[in-house]
Amino acid sequence: MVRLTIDGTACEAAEGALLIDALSAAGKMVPHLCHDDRLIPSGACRLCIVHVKGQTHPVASCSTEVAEGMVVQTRSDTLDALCRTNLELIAARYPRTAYAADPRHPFHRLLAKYDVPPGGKFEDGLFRDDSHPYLGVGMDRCVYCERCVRICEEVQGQFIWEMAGRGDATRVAISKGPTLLSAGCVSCGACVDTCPSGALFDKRIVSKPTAWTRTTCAYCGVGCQMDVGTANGRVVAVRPADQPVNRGHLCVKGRYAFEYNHASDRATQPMLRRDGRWQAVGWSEALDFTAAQLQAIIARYGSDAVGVLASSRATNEENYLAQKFARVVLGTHNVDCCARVCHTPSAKALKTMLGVGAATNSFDDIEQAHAFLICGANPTENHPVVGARIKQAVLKGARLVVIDPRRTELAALADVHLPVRMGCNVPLFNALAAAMIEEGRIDRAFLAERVSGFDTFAAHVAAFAPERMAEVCGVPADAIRAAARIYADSRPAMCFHGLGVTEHLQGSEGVMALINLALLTGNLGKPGSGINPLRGQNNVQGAAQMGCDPATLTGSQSISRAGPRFEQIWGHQLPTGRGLDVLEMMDAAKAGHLKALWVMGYDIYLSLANATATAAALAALDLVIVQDLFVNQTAEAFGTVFLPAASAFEKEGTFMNSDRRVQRVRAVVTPPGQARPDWWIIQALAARMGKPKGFEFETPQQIWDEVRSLWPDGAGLAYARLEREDLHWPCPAETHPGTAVLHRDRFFASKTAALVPVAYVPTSEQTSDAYPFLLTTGRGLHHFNAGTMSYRTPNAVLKPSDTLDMAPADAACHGLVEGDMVEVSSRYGAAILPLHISDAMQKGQLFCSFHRPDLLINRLTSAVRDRLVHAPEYKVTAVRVKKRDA
Ligand SMILES: Nc1nc2c(c(=O)[nH]1)N[C@H]1C(S)=C(S)[C@@H](COP(=O)(O)OP(=O)(O)OC[C@H]3O[C@@H](n4cnc5c(=O)[nH]c(N)nc54)[C@H](O)[C@@H]3O)O[C@H]1N2
Ligand SMILES: Nc1nc2c(c(=O)[nH]1)N[C@H]1C(S)=C(S)[C@@H](COP(=O)(O)OP(=O)(O)OC[C@H]3O[C@@H](n4cnc5c(=O)[nH]c(N)nc54)[C@H](O)[C@@H]3O)O[C@H]1N2
Ligand code: SF4
Ligand code: SF4
Ligand SMILES: [Mo]
Repeated sequence: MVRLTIDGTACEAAEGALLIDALSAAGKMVPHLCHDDRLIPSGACRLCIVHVKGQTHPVASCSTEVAEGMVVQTRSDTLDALCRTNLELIAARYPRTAYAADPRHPFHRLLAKYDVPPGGKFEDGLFRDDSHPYLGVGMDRCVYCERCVRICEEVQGQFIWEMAGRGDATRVAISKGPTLLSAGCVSCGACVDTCPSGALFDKRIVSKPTAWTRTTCAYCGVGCQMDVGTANGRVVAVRPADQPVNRGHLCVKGRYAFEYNHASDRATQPMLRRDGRWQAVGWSEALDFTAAQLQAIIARYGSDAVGVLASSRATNEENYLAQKFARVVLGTHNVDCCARVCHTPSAKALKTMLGVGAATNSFDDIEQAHAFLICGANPTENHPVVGARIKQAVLKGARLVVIDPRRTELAALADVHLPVRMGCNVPLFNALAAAMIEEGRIDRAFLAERVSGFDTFAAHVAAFAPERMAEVCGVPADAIRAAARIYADSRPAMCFHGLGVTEHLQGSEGVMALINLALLTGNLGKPGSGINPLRGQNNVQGAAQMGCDPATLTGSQSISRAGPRFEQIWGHQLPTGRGLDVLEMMDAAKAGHLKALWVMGYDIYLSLANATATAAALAALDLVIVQDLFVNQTAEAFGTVFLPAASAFEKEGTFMNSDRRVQRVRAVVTPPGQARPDWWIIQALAARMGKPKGFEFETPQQIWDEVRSLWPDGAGLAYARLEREDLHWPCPAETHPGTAVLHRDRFFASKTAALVPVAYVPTSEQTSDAYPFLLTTGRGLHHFNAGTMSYRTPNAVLKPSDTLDMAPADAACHGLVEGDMVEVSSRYGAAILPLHISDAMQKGQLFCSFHRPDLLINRLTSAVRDRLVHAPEYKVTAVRVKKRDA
């Protein structure tokens, strides 16, 4: 701490703090235009000037650090006069009409305060770009603070804006094209957020927010914190919060894609399917009907004839109740969630090898890593705020290796990009290990102290030398060696992986092969290192952790060990049978053993692989209860009961993000019509089933307190703490600070971890004359999974459809051009979509996303599943492509 005097009052500030922050902490607000906490200080506008004793001229407080004994004076006639002169210069071109139209705008208030009328050299309405659905551009109002240019460079890393021209002709311009859209803007809205003058603005704000509420983004697992603006019972605006996860940044989904919440086709009433048509009914009738049907099915076929699929989009509290309902009210362990299809392989591998099935490190470590290994993940589109942080770290000098068949945005920035052939991660990871061992690039001290099984492992991977694997993996041996050097030599190195690793026949084993690399190089247990699955939805980590998994209870605790404690607290015997996961439930339905399914916030017909098989399974069920915001594809095709759920904007609770943080979700508006929070619905059905005991919570907080009583590593995460602290579990007590980095001195379960030799088992999805291409499926920036939410927002304008991405050489060879409608067929089914020719693709390999409901891309994907935990192999399917005749 340093001591300073501000306007005669003694104050303290942290060493290295900016004077402007010390002033604001002392309640002395100085005007400023070019300053933003998120940016490197520029000191350009010279409005925040103050006197510092000993300095002949006033200094800009935004670019001056505090110093011991500093004596500061914030007001004087000289300062006021200087400030006014500076403002006059800044406002010389500012349009008078804009000023008159909105006197409450902060910049206009500043002009009024200093009595500086706008110069009006520009007429309002000059330099507009109307091409973007969200971002408005009216550069006549620009005051040349360069904040937009700087935030786009320093936070997002997109370099869309630039200062063009000189002197009086200086202006802000789009760097790479005539319009934002053609320039490749990713619509994060950071420039709008920082612009002080109104030159950049949100176009779609229909009414000014009357209240702002802090909550957590309901899309991806990054878990960005945001302030939601509401007016007249509607969400009208979203702004980023300056919190540790996202540091004042959001992506296009969090910031702009909220209009689904008030879509005209939001489901607002319970419905029953009668004579093939949905009929709206009251809650009472819907619940009575559902309870009676479930009871009849259980009476006839037993409890294990019913399954529950909980929602990774809903809160922890709701997921906890869903699995408790399955186990207590229905009497079955048949409960799962969509974690099964994405990162259960990661959880399995991490838990088996290191003792905790979750990311080892925190996003806060990104800035400490010297290198990144990104495997089968596309964070700049799928975890955009984390992607932007990684990009910034790389622009500042961190090394980067990307392993992905496609040249993603990060791959294009990488020191080494290994465009691995789809399905060949295991031989490639083994080749990296072989190179590290052969070249002696291993952490011997770490191996000696904390790792077992080295000799057997080294003998196993010796057969995978890069020179032998190059052909198999489709990447040159020297590139494999170069990648091994970067990861092994630039410690700490942080590994992030995604579905390109997990959604394979050898998904869990792929993650194990990756963990081996971290063990060999000592990249575990330290800040800036680790093995970090980039978890999918807002609360997929939480859904599984709450016990929506057939084999584990809340907190990932084993049924055999923790069961008695649950039985005691729940006052109920646990079922004795083995539960089915979602894929096994589909098999059981088709075989006639499963009769009823309750699907909460999970569009399985659209999103499970091999949709034809899913359809057959769902059609065989007697009862399909769908609980969702919308009549999704599952409900439309197979639902027998529909229960309308409240959205994340409409309820209280918590989400658990990708790096093990638990964060609050707060209600900002009331649910429409009869829609109710999932936790309310689950409790109401428990009551109708005659088992209200244990389902009589009045608030999500009460539910959470029960979770904490059952989950030792979450015991310290009280709501009161979540209000003010940023906490990662394990957090076993209310005095515990939480655990950002796992496995520091020892692994969770034991002192050492064992290297695991992983054999390579090729998938059955291989090319042939009939199916000459390999297709991988994944996601794009603008849409989210089943598309139910993002397609009900103007994101549909930004990206109207999934496309089939193909290498230019393949397109030429097949006589296809951009935009052609193509029919893609696999051994399982066919889909029709537009072609996009992309030089990010390798020859012989194709990519498409699966977001647009009507395209039902999963008709193409196969029946292959992960060998250990059954995640479907969404990432490799052999296909052929044919142009559709017009
Ligand atoms: N915008 C957006 N963001 C999302 C989502 C969304 O739908 N839209 N969904 C969320 C969810 S649920 C999840 S789980 C996450 C997923 O986030 P990611 O894991 O990033 O998702 P994907 O795009 O499915 O796949 C990642 C990458 O794997 C690559 N890949 C394919 N096959 C292989 C292979 O054999 N080996 C290797 N090494 N790579 C391969 C693909 O080319 C792709 O770039 O995203 C979350 N965030
Ligand atoms: N081809 C292919 N298919 C894939 C993948 C792939 O890479 N390729 N990835 C897979 C992966 S990783 C995943 S996670 C799945 C995701 O697939 P899904 O889980 O089916 O998709 P989501 O869009 O995340 O959301 C599911 C539903 O939740 C609803 N919802 C949102 N909020 C709430 C709420 O608070 N309560 C309730 N009750 N409902 C709510 C939405 O309206 C939506 O219908 O897709 C999988 N499918
Ligand atoms: S557009 Fe806004 S943020 Fe960019 S330089 Fe002009 S006033 Fe500053
Ligand atoms: S990065 Fe993820 S959590 Fe953050 S705003 Fe975007 S979708 Fe929401
Ligand atoms: Mo996912």
